[in-house]
Amino acid sequence: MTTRTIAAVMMAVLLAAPGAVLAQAGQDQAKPAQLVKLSFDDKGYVVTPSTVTKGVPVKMDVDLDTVKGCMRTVVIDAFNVKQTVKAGATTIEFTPTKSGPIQIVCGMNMGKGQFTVAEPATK
Ligand SMILES: [Cu+2]
Repeated sequence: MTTRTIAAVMMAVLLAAPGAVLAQAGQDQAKPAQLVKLSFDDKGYVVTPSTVTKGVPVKMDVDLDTVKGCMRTVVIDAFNVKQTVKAGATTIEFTPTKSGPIQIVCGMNMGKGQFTVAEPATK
């Protein structure tokens, strides 16, 4: 192998590396997510649909028309979520890591609601 060939191989490796990283980042974004909506009625928080699957990332879009004031600080202790939403930033993302009934409260522990995490279907 000549020095020139070795140099060419090294160039190829250097050029390929950033592309590989980009491809991986793209794959992460393509991960399937469960889309749910968070609203608020006279009883408290409402998650629609009310059941999600364990282990699959959730994207929760908060309806600012019904979720107002301090209720916009959304706390889901079970999954270490504490996030204040506002216009232009209404999505809360988390991955449910355990199943069962999950509580949602506001930052002051006033408004309450619940949704269900189900075990993934067995095939
Ligand atoms: Cu509150």
